[in-house]
Amino acid sequence: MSARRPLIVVANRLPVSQGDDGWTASAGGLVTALRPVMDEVGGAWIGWDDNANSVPTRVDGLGCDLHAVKLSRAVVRGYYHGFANRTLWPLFHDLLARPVIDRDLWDSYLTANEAFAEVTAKVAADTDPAPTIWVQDYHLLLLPGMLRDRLPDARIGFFLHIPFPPPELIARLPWRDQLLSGMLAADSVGFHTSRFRDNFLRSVARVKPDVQIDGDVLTMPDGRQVRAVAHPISIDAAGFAELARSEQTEAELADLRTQFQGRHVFLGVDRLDYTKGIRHRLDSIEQLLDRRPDLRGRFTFVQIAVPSRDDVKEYRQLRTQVETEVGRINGLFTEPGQDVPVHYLFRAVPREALAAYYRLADVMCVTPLKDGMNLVAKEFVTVQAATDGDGVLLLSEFCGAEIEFGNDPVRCNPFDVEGTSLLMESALHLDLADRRARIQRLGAVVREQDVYRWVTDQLDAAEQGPEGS
Ligand code: ADQ
Repeated sequence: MSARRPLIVVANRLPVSQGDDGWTASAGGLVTALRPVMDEVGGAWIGWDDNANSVPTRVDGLGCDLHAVKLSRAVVRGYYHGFANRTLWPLFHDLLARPVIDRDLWDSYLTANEAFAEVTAKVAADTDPAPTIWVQDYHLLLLPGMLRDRLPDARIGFFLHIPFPPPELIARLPWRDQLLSGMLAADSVGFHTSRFRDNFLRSVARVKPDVQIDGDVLTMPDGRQVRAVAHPISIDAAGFAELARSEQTEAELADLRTQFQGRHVFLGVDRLDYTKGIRHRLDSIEQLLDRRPDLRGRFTFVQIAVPSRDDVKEYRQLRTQVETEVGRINGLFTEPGQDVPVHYLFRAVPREALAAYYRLADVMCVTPLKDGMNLVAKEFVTVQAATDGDGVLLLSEFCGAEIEFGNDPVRCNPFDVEGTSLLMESALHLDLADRRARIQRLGAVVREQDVYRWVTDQLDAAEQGPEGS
């Protein structure tokens, strides 16, 4: 890694949580990947404090200072639950829910981005030597622009963790011009895939004709240049491989194997979000059990759904719909005296348990209707490859991960419920040696392009700007 400037990460949330033992660093991939960088160059993380009173400025194991952004409850409602999650999220995920267009929500989004800009500009001005500021995700699309106004010479990188939609969809937003201007104030704008990057370039061409586009370099009317890059996010592959083989994972797996003995185990692991295709997946499972009565009693589908965004109406409705559907399928296909076919866990599970489920699964169902990347797919193949597994990855064509993974997963169109159900059935009959070989190749893809590589690519792009092209 080249010598770096200090790093300021700006994200909606701080990478810490408060538990019984006080504040601890979160275990997410981004935090893990940034640790070595932060230890080397120092820096800060700026995020909303989630209305906690006393976020510490340092936490053990995180080599950066924490700076909390304070937002009133009303602004959080409008900015986070509202504009970010009810306007941008559905619009950027191909209108899987109807985006709310509401000027009050937009005003809150402006206010929140301003609050982030105030704190970030102050921390950046106090950082010597001059830092790289790395802004994360759709909550903060305006922030690069607000920072550029305050700090014209700042080095700013931006990364979008969700898809970037085609121009026809961006055009529906009354604030499309301001949002694109906000992003274009960064030196580099990053996406998971070249498809999302190309959607961005085409959107700029449509909405901002005075911006010149040459390949992946955009030149603003004042001559400033921006580079649009595609860098797929990933996981800490070595860390997951170690977790897969840990004693605790082995112990969890032994319990699960006893419990699910004699059954084909299909698995789903998702935040409970309508983009993840859980309802379509359940419909495919229902068709499979309907078509193949011989599988009843020899088949289990485990859906682990982590609660998400329950302040938003669409998410509360989804929970009810999923729970109704699980109940209906179990009502239809449970044999008296036997276990139910669908096990539904509405909770986050600890890492070791998650790894044990990944090892247990015969077929991992990653079938989002739209997803920026999907890290669950990468976690599954890494755990399986590290333990010489023969599990099958059933992967949607509509997530970023499918581009890197090529034809080694069983690829599905989750909107085609019957087709997906038939693919589920065929996954049970794939040749064992073929399954092993596929998992090994998929594991190698993730090892090669892990989250450390993603961080390096992103920071290089932010530091070099358009000169790096
Ligand atoms: P998410 O939509 O949250 O992320 P994803 O990439 O799948 O989706 O990451 C989910 C993470 O949560 C995984 O690390 C997974 O292990 C964990 N998780 C999910 N369910 C869990 C459960 N029940 N218990 C414990 N852990 C659970 C957004 C975008 C994605 C993009 C990421 C990163 O929507 O497309 O891949 O950001 O950029």
